Amino acid sequence: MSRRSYTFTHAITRKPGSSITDGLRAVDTGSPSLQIFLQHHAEYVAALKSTGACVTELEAHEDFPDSVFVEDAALCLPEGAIAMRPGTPSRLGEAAEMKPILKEFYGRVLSIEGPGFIDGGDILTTEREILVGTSARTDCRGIEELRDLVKTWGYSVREVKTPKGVLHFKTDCSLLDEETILSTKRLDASGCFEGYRILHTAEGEEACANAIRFNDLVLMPDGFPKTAKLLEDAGYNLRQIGNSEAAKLDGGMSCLSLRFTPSR
Ligand code: CIR
Repeated sequence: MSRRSYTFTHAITRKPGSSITDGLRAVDTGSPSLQIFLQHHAEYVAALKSTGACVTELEAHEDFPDSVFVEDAALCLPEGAIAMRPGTPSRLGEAAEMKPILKEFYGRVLSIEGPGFIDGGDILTTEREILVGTSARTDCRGIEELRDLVKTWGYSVREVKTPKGVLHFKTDCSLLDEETILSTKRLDASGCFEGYRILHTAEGEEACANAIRFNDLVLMPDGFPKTAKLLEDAGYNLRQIGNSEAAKLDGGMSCLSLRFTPSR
């Protein structure tokens, strides 16, 4: 069944707030500048809008330093939205904050109730299945609960592994079209993409694997010329977006939006 897993009528984003300086990070590479982050974020939102999508831009939520990374709070499918259960204490409340917003678009919004955990960044929805990586934020029980919820909508969920030391499954991969995935070599080496067409990020450019296909555009972080050329040569309509400040908090292109086409 074709679900058009990269075409969307809507997106939700949230502006970064001054509390981003308290955002989580695996390695401290310096404090993010709110001013630069806001510029990059505006570029990102403009790119989404340029495809004709309707973008709901939420104001910053200072109580949640990482809430600019809205993707982790929910999974949006055409059939319904599911509030996630983020696997780190400072982000747990973000899912409840997102629920009423999703209800503006979906008749019913489900939730992962626990005891398991699952972050949206660990979920890659393709045309044929939903791949979910276990990680420091997502465990088997969270995946099991998601599997039960989406079964009735006809989705199969496949549990895979996020490489050790990588924050989220999608830190290392993105869907480019019905059959093509951009992946780091380290993730592809796990064998999780058998049957898909894979394009590898260039050597030393693993940090740009978190891209997004959004309608006719592929958005990727700027500063990765070899991978950019690879994608352009493969025929993708590429838009490179500044990501230096989000990257200091381990964020990339997918984390900054929820993308969906609600069928109500
Ligand atoms: C975190 O550690 O949760 C944030 N600093 C970064 C979240 C990035 N989100 C994503 O990859 N989906």
